[in-house]
Amino acid sequence: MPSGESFYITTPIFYVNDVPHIGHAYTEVAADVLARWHRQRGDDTWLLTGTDEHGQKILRTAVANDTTPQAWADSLVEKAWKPLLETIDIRNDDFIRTTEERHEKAVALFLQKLYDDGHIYSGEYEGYYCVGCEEYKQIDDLMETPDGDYAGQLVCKIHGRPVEILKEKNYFFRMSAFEKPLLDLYESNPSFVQPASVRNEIVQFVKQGLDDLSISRSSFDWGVKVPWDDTHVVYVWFDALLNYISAIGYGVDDAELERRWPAVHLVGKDIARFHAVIWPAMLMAAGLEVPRAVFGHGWLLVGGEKMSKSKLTGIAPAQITDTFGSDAFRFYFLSAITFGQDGSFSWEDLSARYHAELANGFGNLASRVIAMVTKYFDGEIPQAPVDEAIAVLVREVTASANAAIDAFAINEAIAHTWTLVDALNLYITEQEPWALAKDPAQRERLQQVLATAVHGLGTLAILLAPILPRASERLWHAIGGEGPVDARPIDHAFDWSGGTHVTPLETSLFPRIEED
Ligand code: ME8
Repeated sequence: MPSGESFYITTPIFYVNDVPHIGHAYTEVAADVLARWHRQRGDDTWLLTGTDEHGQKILRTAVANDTTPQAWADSLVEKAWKPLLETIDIRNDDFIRTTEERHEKAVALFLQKLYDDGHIYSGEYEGYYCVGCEEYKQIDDLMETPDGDYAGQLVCKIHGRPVEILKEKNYFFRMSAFEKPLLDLYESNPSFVQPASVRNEIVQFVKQGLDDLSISRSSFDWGVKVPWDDTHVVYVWFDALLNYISAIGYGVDDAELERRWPAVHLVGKDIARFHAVIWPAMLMAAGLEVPRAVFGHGWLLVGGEKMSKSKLTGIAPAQITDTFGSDAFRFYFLSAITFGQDGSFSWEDLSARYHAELANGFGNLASRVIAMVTKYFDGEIPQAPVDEAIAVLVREVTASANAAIDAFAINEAIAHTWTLVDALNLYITEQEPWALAKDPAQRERLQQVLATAVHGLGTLAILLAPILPRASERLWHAIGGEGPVDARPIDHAFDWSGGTHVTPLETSLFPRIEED
């Protein structure tokens, strides 16, 4: 099965100033589905996630909580960020923290190389700084608030909090030198930034001209020290972006770097600019390959606004998984929202889709088919030719779902798969196996109908394994599948030769949930 093709995918590394909400979990599940899908294709897959622990935001949070930034980060990583991965079933291959020695060493090495090669110089900067974004802002990024706590002040459009005026002598990266190479990159590789809306915004931004980037700070010391001047620490974004190569051996393991790099970066569109402008410029300066792609997904909105902890609209992922389960969490956010666009979350919508699609659609199909094989054939799966219409459909759905994944259209991959769920439900309704069972002359037809239905379920278990890992595994074993379902090649999901016996499901895959 292994094709051996490398597929390295990353999530942003998240700030540890607070606990995760469903926006962070959304990026994690999307990256995990893509990684699981590629693993199931036999690609040499690597999923990296982690935490961003330096900078003013973390420092101030720690001070406000009467602790040190290191102690604060240690406790949040262990109490909140790593447990998040369990809550939503993320199968990451590594977890990087920017306070780890492997990372700090790589940052120093990278910076020194850029300095030695003349890409860094010393200068002075004055500008508006948003600590929430950890970024100097242009006037267009700000707005004046007429009322509320910050009436009359300039606030950041993303965080709604006042910006600060900073004036510092620090080191600059000659980013302006990469304006033309970056525009050439976007032109020659249109899929470098996706989706098109984010790409257009990035191209417009770079066309307006790039300034050099201030990459050090001397007014506080929570960061990686600049190797040639220990009165400065590295700017938190310059430090953070390097996680994508520090985690795969930059400077210490050339073979590993060669094996994994370049990556696909999955990020929210709020930070697409850092990944599609600053990061490739840094890599070009260091003589490294640019990322394979940067995909900026949309925002989860609550009440029409980007969900965020600072605005107190954050919802903890466990609030959802405690009631609906982790599979439903994964399914809901990836199927209900067009990947790449914004989407609104509501409990009503979650519950409605859970019941319509998972409980009544998929779960009920599985229970019905397995119960009928148990009842009419004593659990032995009939060995009969699969009905032509379903045989054709399972091939089509396998191909279209795989193609959708290659285009980052995760919601479409699920929609294609659901045409098979719906078709199988309709097939059972139309073929009426319970009626066939009453007529001994129809025994052969009954065998064929149930063989066809089980074949469809086998395809579904394989195709849904990246999205619904728990339910797929249960279904797979219930229909006699051998070994773990995710060991079955997903691009040949239609090609299941079948088990011999079913084992009834003790509880349905997606039980109905009483309204509360
Ligand atoms: O920006 N909807 O970290 P961060 C969808 N440390 N996704 C959301 C979201 C929402 N409402 N809110 C957050 C940082 N996200 C930096 C990254 S990478 C080298 C450094 C997700 O903790 C989305 O992926 O602020 C967004 O890009 C990310 O969380 C921001 O996380």
